[in-house]
Amino acid sequence: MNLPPAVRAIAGEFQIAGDFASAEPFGSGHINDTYRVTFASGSARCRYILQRLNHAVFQNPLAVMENLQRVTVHLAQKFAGSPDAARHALTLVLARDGKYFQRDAAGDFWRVFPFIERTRTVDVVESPSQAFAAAQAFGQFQKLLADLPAPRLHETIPDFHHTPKRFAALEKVITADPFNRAASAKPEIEFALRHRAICGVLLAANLPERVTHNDTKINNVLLDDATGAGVCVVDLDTVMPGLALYDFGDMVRSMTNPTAEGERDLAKVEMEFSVFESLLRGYLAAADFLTPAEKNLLPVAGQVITFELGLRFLADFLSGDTYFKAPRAGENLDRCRAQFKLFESIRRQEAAVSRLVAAI
Ligand code: ADP
Ligand code: GN1
Ligand code: MG
Repeated sequence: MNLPPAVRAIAGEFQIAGDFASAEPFGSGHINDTYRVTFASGSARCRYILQRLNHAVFQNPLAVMENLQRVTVHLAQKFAGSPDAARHALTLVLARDGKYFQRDAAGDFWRVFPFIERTRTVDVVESPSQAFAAAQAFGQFQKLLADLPAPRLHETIPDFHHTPKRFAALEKVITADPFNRAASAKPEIEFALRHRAICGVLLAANLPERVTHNDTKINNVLLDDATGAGVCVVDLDTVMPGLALYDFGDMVRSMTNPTAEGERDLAKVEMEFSVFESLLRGYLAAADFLTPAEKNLLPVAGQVITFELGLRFLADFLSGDTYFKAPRAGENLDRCRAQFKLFESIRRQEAAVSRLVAAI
């Protein structure tokens, strides 16, 4: 197993009982470095998630950790007393010096959570009922955070879902073309330019600011092994002020597509209507606070966020693949193509989606 030497040393700096037994890379996130570590006390084994925060992406790690601490404590209070309460919210394990994180010699930030056992994540939805469960968990997450006490959370990545600014960033890198890749992405660049008008649709509607997750892809919710229920929402680094529809839109993007995010056979990339219907019902079962203006835009939220991700993958491809982990050459361009294909599919089904939303 090829682990950076820092992993074992840094794990030892947290308040974990027993002796370090093993560690392995874990999950398929695109941003942080995540390890599952096992500690042993006699014959007992305890597992944890140890994560190095990507501080190229999160340039203010202290703000991220402060948000994380406030959000996890608030959620824990909400679940207190319910069966299995400890499995429903992430908990930060303190470092030996009492902080919520530890820094290594390179200056990187690390944090530890108890591993939530008897759960799994999937990268591609396996059934409509799974989409219902995941969407309900994200809807409940928004609802439970609606009364998070002041102050306003830090914006850990400013303008994270400001789609027009994402578009402007893409235009800038098209012009600079630092890796001479624009020629190889000509159809995708043209597609982006042609559909620019979708960027401002959510922002123009003057929707209420809420505490939102902002990264509601399917593998950011842990599903119960036995029941399939959504047990715990994870990946809380982007929890900050946002629009409810950013979360709903990213669910549509990541759950209704039956293929991997970077699928190269575009014929397979389509929004599955039955999955959309289940996720809509699951989300609305929990998110009972939406205003009429928010409900009206449910049919376009998925279009905006899917287009936005297409812009982001394309910009990263043109920038030399510095943001998203992209193990395969050209993977960000493949991801962009799949997002744009999915965007078209969602758009094509807008009338049917609108009828469904109106009927619920
Ligand atoms: P990234 O920001 O890189 O996406 P995540 O915080 O989403 O990192 O973590 C990566 C993966 O690790 C998640 O998709 C999930 O499968 C798993 N994971 C994260 N936290 C826990 C936890 N406390 N218990 C069990 N699995 C977890
Ligand atoms: C990243 O961290 P992860 O893999 O859950 C990204 C999201 C994208 C997603 C696309 C902080 O999410 O915004 O939607 O990849 N997170 C950040 O797969 O940029
Ligand atoms: Mg993640």
